[in-house]
Amino acid sequence: MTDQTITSVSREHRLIRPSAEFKAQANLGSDATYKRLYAESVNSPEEFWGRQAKEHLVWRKPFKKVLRWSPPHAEWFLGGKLNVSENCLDRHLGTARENKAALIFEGEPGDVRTITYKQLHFHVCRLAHIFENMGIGAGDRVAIYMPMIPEAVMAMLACARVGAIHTVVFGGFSPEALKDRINDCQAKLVITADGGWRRGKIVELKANVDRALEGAPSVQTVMVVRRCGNEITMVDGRDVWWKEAWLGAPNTHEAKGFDAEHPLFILYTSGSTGKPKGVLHTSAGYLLGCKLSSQYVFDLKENDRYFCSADIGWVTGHSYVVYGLLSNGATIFIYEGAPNHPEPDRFWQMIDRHGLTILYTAPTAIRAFMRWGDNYVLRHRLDSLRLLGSVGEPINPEAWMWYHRMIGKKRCPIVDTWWQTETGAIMIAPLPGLTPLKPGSATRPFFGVVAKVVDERGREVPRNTGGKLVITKPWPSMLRTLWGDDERYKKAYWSEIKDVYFTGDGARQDEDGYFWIVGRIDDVLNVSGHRIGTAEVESALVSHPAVAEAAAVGRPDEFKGQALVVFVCLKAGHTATDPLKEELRSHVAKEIGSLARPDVIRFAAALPKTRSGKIMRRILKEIATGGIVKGDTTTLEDFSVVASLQAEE
Ligand code: 6R9
Repeated sequence: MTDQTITSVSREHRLIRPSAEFKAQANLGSDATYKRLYAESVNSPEEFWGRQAKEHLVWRKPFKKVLRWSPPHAEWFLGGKLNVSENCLDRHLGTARENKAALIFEGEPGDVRTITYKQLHFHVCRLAHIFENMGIGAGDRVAIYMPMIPEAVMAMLACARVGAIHTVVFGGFSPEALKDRINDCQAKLVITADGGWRRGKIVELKANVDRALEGAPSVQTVMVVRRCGNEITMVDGRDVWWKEAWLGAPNTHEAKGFDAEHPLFILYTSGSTGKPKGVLHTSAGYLLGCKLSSQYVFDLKENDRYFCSADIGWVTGHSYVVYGLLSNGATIFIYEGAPNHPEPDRFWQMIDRHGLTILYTAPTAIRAFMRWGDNYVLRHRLDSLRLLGSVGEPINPEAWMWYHRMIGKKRCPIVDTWWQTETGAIMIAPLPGLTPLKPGSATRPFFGVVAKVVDERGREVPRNTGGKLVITKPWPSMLRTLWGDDERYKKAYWSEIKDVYFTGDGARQDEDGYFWIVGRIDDVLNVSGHRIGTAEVESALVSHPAVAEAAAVGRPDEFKGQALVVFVCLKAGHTATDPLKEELRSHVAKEIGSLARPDVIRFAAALPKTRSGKIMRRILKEIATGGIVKGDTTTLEDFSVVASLQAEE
């Protein structure tokens, strides 16, 4: 993407000031407090973070040093020991929170469960014993492939309790994708369910695990939760029912303290090249980032009932369903199924039914709600809501205003939160009640975040000029490396500009210093808020016998943010037909998961390439968007390729 395209995003000038009422109760008091704390956090990061870490986390052994930064590797809170699950559970026991709901669950069929902190602790302790009896301990990898049910949260916390590293794989991923992730981290244990409910149908999770494990020899045990009661095969000596393992396990568990830098989880995410990257997060810094940002960005109050619609398979589910909220002693609401089942008003129904106070969702969902029509919203009161959040992709000002008016009834501030799997926690976001809001802007950096918009050479660009979004100082919840591939970690994030973290996003800063994120400027697409690497889609396509070569690009889409368009060259002997198009779409869905199913497949006689043989995606993007190919085409090897692709349009 060129600077020109980055700056051409629409200018939005509306300013929405916090209401006096919200302001009066805001956790941080006033904007002056934000400014003072922010200045301290970036000018004296060690004092600031040292103080926060002591205040917000429960330590088994105090840390000796706040930060060791040897770019691009950071270590935080050296010498300190803590247990993450203890920080999310045990710390609330023996307090007024003990019998407070930690989690309210609603299944798609309508079943509801409420689990208090005391009960959640009990479940996690039992599970921790079960893990230990299986020989799962510190540093072992555990794959979690589950629906959004309470057991998924328990599984994550039990891993943390025994020091095992979890890798949650979103239930929408294919057996193939699951296998690759298990193999990459050599997981010993898989936790799954017979199935999960989605739009009235069962997603066959256990059957997918069985298929994945045909090619994943590291797995010794599979633990299965009974959720849907569908028929499954249990493999003797390998598979155990969660409920049976449960029997006899003690319900208290003495948690050990682990080093502040002990790995907590690996989460695979798409990059611009090659296979998914195993982003590694560690314990204390990550937890502190999640806890502090949850408390301030969501302005958490003791009586809040917080609903984040993200699946735990994504980072938002890790940081802002589980770790950030439970460490604050909040009540989380989780929902298993689709937002439009049985009707498109499911969310609004649940908000009224459970008296939910905070909703954190994605622009793609908001745009779907808009499309489904206001009538579905107007049937419900929604008067329990006091704060709304947005994450995953840029929110267009129209969607922002609709969310503000229809859902928030102009009463609820909206926090548009920019961050990534790699950043672990929210990096740019307003503080509700303090920050005047501009629809479409994630506004200002959170504590400790030094964000800049720079040009190709790393020089800060003037205000209102587009450029690359970078972070110039380390922060506690940053990723530590990529699992098993430190070279790729250095290359992917820290080499674009030496010793500076490159986000992959384009942005501009306006005259007030507010950030406007434009979206990915690398070869990563954002389709309905899901990160998809063009390289992954291309390699899925070329694994099909009819495909010689493929190129995937994004095209702006009113609902999905970006739509996935692929150009395919067939091998000799294969004919371009509509059934083949359909077959290729399904093939990609089978290889990666249906989230990566291409929206459009176009057959091409050849792809536009540079003289050195690189596919010119910029040109394909222009063709996919239906525009005329502009800009420099002098590096093209053969212009007739472009001419024939355009003629087909
Ligand atoms: C948390 C999460 C990260 C990418 C990121 C950016 C986009 C996320 C955004 C946003 C504009 C926001 N993104 N939040 N863009 N405004 N508020 O989504 O992590 O799945 O790793 O995606 O999502 O492009 O680089 P992840």
